[in-house]
Amino acid sequence: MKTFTSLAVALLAVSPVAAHYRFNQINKNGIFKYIRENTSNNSPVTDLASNDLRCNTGAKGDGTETVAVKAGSSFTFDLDQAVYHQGPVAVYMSKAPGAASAYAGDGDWFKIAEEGPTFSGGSSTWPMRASYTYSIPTCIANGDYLLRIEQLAIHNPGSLPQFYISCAQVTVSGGSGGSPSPTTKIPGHVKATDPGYTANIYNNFNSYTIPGPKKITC
Ligand SMILES: *[C@@H]1O[C@H](CO)[C@@H](O)[C@H](O)[C@H]1NC(C)=O
Ligand SMILES: [Cu+2]
Repeated sequence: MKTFTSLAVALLAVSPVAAHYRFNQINKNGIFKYIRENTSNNSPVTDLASNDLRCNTGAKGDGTETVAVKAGSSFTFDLDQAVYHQGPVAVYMSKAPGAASAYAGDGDWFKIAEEGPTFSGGSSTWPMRASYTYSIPTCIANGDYLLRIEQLAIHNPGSLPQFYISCAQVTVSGGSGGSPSPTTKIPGHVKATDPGYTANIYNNFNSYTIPGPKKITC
């Protein structure tokens, strides 16, 4: 039986870690203003079956504002500090049935951007930055969405990969409509057997497949 005390002790034992990077801002528009705030301090999500994989631990829509974005325009996610664990970055969107602030992210998600390593002369370089800029697709319907960025830290082969995630709440205008595909649910978009999840980046590492569905094309 797992007692409350043993859980509390386990939590205490893992709490004094170095501060981790967080995607805390979109378009330099205010820290956690349009981004749902985590309550996990420095801990990444590692459970592939957890709903926390959607927008991070404790992330809530109420209290988070929603920002207007135009289809085809660029947006930037900023972090409190540059990413320092190697791994891929992917950006997903999911349409809210109503207001983004009321949406749990339990509908369909599609991938709009991704960045993996580049290989050169037998070594790999990962996109580790303090800021990531991509574009809102043109071929989507207008309305409210969760705009989710994920950095999957795979720097420790053999231990669980770590998801660093944030969701912005956005209202898209100027979209041409359409049903982007392929779609996925989150959790469920990454499997424990995915080569991009199990990869050992230090051993014979010369190609890489970013986990999740293929990016939509438009
Ligand atoms: C979210 O994570 C950041 C970075 O670790 C931390 O500074 C902040 O306090 C967390 N937010 C909440 C509400 O706990
Ligand atoms: Cu770390």
